[in-house]
Amino acid sequence: LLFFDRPTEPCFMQKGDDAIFQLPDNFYPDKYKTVSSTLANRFGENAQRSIPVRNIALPDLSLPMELPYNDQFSLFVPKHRKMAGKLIDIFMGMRDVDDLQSICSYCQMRLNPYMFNYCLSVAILHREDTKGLNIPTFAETFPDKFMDPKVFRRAREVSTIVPVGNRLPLVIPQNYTAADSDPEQRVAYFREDIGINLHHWHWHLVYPFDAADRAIVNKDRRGELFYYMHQQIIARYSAERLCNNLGRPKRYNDFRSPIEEGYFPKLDSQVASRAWPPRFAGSTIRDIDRPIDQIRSDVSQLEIWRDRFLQAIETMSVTLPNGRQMPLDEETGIDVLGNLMESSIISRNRGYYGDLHNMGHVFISYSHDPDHRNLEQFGVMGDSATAMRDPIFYRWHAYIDDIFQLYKNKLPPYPAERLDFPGIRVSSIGIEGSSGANLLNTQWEQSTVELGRGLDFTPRGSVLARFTHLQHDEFNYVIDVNNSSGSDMMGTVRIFMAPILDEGGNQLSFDEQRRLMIELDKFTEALPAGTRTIRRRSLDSSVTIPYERTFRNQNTRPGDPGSAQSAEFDFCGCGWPHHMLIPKGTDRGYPIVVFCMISNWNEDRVIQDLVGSCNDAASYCGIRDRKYPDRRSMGYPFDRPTPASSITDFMTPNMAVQQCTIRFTNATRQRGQQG
Ligand code: CUO
Repeated sequence: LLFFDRPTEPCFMQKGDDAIFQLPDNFYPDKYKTVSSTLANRFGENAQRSIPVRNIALPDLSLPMELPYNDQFSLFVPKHRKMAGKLIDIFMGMRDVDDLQSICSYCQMRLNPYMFNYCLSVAILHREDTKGLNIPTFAETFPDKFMDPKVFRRAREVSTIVPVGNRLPLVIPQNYTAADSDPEQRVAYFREDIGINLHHWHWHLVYPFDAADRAIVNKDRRGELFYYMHQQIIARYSAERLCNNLGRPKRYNDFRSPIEEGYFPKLDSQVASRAWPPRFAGSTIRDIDRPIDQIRSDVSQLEIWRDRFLQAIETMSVTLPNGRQMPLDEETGIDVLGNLMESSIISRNRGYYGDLHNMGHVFISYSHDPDHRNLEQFGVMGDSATAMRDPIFYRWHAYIDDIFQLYKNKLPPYPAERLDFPGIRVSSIGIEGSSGANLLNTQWEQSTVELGRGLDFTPRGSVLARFTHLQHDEFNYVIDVNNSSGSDMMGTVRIFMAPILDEGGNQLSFDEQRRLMIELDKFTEALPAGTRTIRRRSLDSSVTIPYERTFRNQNTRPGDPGSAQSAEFDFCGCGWPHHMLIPKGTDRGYPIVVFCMISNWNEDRVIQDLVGSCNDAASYCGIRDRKYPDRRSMGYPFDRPTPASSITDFMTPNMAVQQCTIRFTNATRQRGQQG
């Protein structure tokens, strides 16, 4: 874990609070050879712990070495993916933790730090002997991917001048990437939220595209989860836009016309010592020819792949490499499509359906320098830790989602018997909020994140940064249920929320509304015969992880599921940040509908042992080493078209709705104060 500390400081310097690595002579990079005999003494002085590094036979590292040390690294770039795949295999193949430590200390001083961090994270996540380790949050290791670089200059100043203990948190301004006159700026708090970007990075860490060990990639319903998690991002972002008087994201489906929105990220890569390139408003993606990245691809390639997807959906079958057709069925079709689309090594036919989603990221992220003539690297769309900052992310994923919806539209609507739960009636759902029934409150909140671990070549010690994010008051769902079946039952409670009005202030059609349904929670509940009231805390959501887990900072209490004391681990870093559970609302009160359904657990359940697994954000992240804990299609019951013309028309007796209001107060509280 010490390798996650100060990523570009060589590991013979002090790591963590008190440790140094004792390297074999031949491990020192050539550039330090002349001084290597003095290094151990110089940096070992204050160390409490000296960790001997085994002199192992080094594997062939030539492929991952091809990525220059201070370049950007992107999972979406096929060549980078291959290099990372190779490095993951090397890390996974080490006999034991000591050997892993040896190879890491060798690699840490030589390989690209972003790639090293990613591959080591994947390996720690998947090796039996490292599974319990709690990797520090990515925002601490590489804070440069998440915040205004101005903070780093100030942080260096503070860490050099002010003793630990006297340091005040540095304040990161809100809304620093564009002026208020840009309408898109109204949702910058969502796009640039640190927790949201961390979630997205974690998700792609847990679901890598490439590795020689297929098991790392081939997780239960992975393709379907790719579809669903990103569909939910679009639904959430759409609601957020509606709250801010913006239209739903326009899908980016015409690759030949300019992209209206520009984006100027104002991020610096501390590793690459370069600013992330911007994209000017009105840019058009162009054919890419970048020998350095081994990418040569034409825009028409995207169109060919797209047409093949449309063809597959039209005929409800995909073409396999041997020419045969494989039907897309009701049960697994979406999973097959998701894997083809993303795409990963478990795509059924990568040769034919290509790499549509990933290459969309690549084309957009190189639109400013498609032939490398300006020696620029990719823009934020090229990195899963930064992609969600850019408005185009949502337009691209809205389009990807549209393709999945074309498939869903081919499926028959759920007949009433696949929705109803005979004997169970949900008579009401309500919200018990901090200021009354069916009223949700939001405001700004300030929290801190640790920068000290990511400040290379500065004196040690904690430096905190304070940033502002959206927050809601916690609340309870109150659900009244009647079980008239005469016997005890088990149910799955499914709670969603959706806007009621469109951007013009008119009622949304049910078909539009169902696509905007945001999952809030899903849990199993005993339903004894008779009547009962279920009370469920918003904090227990199956979609979110607690604030402490997203940031894992000093606010973490011992025994918290994300704390260092816990045996839980990095998988647990995946989860929608809890502070973003509820859309912002408006100061006058934004109307939404809250929906609850209780389905028959006997038909939903997946029998498996969940002890010790990280399972409290399963809705968007699945469960580590387990099956997705719900047999139904993801997004059920709203994932399919329906002839119902309104939500009431759609409902069976085991469902209830309640109109609620989200009220935003333009005030800022400190973390810990409850509104
Ligand atoms: Cu998560 Cu496009 O897959 O960013």
